[in-house]
Amino acid sequence: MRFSTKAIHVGQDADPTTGATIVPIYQTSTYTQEAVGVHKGYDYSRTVNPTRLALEAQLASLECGTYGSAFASGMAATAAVLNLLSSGDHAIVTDDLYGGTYRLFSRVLVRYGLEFTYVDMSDLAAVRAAIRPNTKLFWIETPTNPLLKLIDIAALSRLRDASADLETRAVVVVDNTFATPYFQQPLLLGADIVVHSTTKYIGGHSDVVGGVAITDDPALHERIAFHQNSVGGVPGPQDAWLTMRGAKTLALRMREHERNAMQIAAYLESHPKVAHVHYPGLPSHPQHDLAKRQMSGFGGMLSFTLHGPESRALEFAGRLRYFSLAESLGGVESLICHPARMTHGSIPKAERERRGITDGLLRLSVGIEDCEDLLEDLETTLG
Ligand code: P1T
Repeated sequence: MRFSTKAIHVGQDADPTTGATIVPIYQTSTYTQEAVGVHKGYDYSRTVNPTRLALEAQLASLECGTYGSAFASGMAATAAVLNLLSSGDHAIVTDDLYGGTYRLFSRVLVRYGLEFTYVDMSDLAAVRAAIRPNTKLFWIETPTNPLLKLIDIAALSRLRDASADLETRAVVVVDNTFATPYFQQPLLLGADIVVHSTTKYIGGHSDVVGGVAITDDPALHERIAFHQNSVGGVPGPQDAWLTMRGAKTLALRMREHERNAMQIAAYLESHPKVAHVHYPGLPSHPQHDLAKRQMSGFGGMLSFTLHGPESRALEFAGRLRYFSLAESLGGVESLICHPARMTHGSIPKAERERRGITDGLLRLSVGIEDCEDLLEDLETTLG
């Protein structure tokens, strides 16, 4: 079965009770049992809900995985995966990543005795140097948020397999939110777990918050599902249903996002007021070759810096007509954000600057409006 057929059919057979073609929103917290312990496989909706199960099957199939666990947000999915670690364990983390993930690792999970080392993981020698005997997890985003750096998933997985320094096999986790399974399938490249903020491209319409963790390893799935039930960060059935509806058109939307992003990246790169554009689809991107190898398309996210002081970037961000000044990404409408003050504000300034998230950096989530309108908007505002 191919991508869009999976998106529209997997987990979505006609409802066994009524024949409803579309999976119903099972808005129930509990299920009536015939006798104690005698039921149809559903006992309580934190543990299991038919609408959520349909979403989990749909998203797992898109990632070419076997098992999906849906959560109330991308952060809840991330926290559940980090629950695989125990006090004293070490994780190597890409140094460019969503500010909220950094905050969870550096302000919450360190209090439970987990250790994190942030490394530019596009440099595999630096990754190797950071490995310790107690390294249990590699956490990457690729492309990264907000600098669109790439990490070679297959090479990282091989490095992990070959590492004699590890006491046990560490898991490779890929936050695939920016690329989406339409353009990149990390499990096929050797990763163990894929995480998404489904709030973004998978939901696709900026109307629902959610997350998912997907794997093809039954033992890892069992542990993630155990935490999903024990900690309880699950999505309600309405949110699961909305996310599933959005995901049906993921392929259509991603093709348009990419087409528009490619044109806008090329336009910005040629503009004299623009200092630098980060977009993996541009031949000038330092990892363009890896992007072509690892991804089947370059996605809808880009970031860039304008010449001049921060005030120019802030003024520009507030004056656009079709790019709403907002956090988040991946919806049909275009958004602009100022990472240093918005999505990555939880990273201390010195650390941000060291990582390249300067005060002049702006990030675009290119929507699927008519590209001519988006280009005119940029042209008029840049002046
Ligand atoms: O917002 P939530 O659904 O909890 O997902 C968190 C998250 C995880 N991973 C990546 C790569 C993300 O970009 C995010 C959320 N990011 C934004 C809100 C943003 O504007 O970058």
